[in-house]
Amino acid sequence: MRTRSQAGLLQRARWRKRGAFLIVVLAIACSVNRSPAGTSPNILFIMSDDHAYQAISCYDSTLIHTPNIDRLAREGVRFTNSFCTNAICAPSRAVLLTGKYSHLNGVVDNRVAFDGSQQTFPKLLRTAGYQTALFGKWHLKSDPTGFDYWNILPDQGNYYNPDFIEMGVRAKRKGYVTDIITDDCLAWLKTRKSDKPFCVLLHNKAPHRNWMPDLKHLPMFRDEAKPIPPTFFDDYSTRSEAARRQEMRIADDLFLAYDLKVPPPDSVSAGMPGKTTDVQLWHSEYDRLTAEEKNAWNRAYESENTAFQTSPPGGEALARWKYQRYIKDYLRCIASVDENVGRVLDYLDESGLASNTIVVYTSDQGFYLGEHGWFDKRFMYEESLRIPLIIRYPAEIRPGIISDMVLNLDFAPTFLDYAGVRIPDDIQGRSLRGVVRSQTPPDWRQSIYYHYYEYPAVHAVRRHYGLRTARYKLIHFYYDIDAWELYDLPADPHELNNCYDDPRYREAVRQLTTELDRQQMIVGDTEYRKLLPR
Ligand code: SGN
Ligand code: CA
Repeated sequence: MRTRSQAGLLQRARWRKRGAFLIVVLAIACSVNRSPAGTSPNILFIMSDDHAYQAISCYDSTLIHTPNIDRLAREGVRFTNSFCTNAICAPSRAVLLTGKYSHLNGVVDNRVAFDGSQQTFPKLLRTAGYQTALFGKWHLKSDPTGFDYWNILPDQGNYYNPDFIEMGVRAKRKGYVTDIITDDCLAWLKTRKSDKPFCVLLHNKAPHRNWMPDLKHLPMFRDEAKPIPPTFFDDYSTRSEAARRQEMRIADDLFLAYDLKVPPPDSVSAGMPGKTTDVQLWHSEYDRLTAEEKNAWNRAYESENTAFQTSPPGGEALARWKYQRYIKDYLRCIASVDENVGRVLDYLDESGLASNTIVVYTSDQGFYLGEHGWFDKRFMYEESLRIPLIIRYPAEIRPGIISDMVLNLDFAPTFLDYAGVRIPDDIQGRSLRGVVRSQTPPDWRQSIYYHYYEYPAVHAVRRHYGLRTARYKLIHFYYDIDAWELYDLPADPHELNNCYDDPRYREAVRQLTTELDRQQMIVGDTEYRKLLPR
């Protein structure tokens, strides 16, 4: 017979054994990072190119109705203070992949090739057992790495009958680019291995310049006039030379044929010696259309173009005319994006994947829709700094609106967090998992750091960096100028009044400059100082 103490010892030994077994099981679960399908969420990251929040109706319904993106927002969380760190395409994509600022991931501007040997979140997810795939715009020059499957547009891609590069093999496809990207993505989803979770990046080309809508959307908005933004006729007084000397004005810098779809008649353009750059550019897009597509295209624009060519407007009227043509084509491209978002959401519903799939909708940067008289992006002013951001994940996120300041730097750590993969220490963003559940960490960021580098270059936007807090924005333009701007955002939401030299803001300037300096030390962005004018 065992004594009580012997029985107790035996019992304790058993518990120890079980405890050790449990520890081993837990250790395996945590360290291997292998996430079986069914428990780990799928990730579907939809990013459009240059999609301004002003053109998504759940953000602002003045210009367009986007029922499918709105649906996503209704069923998920919508961020009202989401920003990018460098408002241009390739840099934004490199930030997404790495969770690191441009000066560390190497892609400071659109001219640099991404070093695909570096750590990215798709690679880490793949190691952890995810299937990874990429569709659409890539723009990083080097071949994608970390994806089981990729099917991308070369460079910027084309709207009509575009070429795609599927796993290294280039071929011309028939159809409209936004539809094809979604078709390919859905085809892959339907044939993927269902025993693994997936992470899919669906990157639209639209609504990037030169804004060529699908034929079926050409009649949209035909008989209406879109309102021009209140800052359309901005004279840039109080702003630095950087704002005054850019080349992104709707009135002056859009091309008549390529951007505004008013080419010279075929007979004229065919006879042009060497053709002008604008006409050449236009033909590089238009000539991709089939004969039937060209007919339908020409019919849609004919009467407006004839009226324009018969009695061309001038001065302010011309600027207004250009705005109408620009904004309508831009919005028509978004109509197609929204419809295709709807197709993807329908598929998730039909396949039973919706509840366990994190769906993100965002843009690589914001865009000017006539604010300050502009198109394009690049500046740290609100319209290009802000990105639309919606995240839906029914299994964990309750619908709502989030006002914490978040960055595109946060995508990589967020996805790793959801997948149960350890977030490497060198990632600079932070997981949004607490933020989206209204459990924002107490030490969440109170300011964001920004740095834009592509100058001299197209659109002539000067290099600049800056800091934005809930109230202020401080910007320093450098390289061949040395100009500071300060905006008091609640008092001046359109950023028309640079108060950097206003004595009433002296203390604010002092504090913000110190904080900006501190942020640069923290993120390790000090190399650029070699380029500062002496
Ligand atoms: C092209 C566009 C520019 C645009 C850049 C970068 N010109 O060069 O207007 O700013 O891309 O855009 S175009 O004549 O080729 O259309 S980005 O989104 O890829 O950064
Ligand atoms: Ca872009």
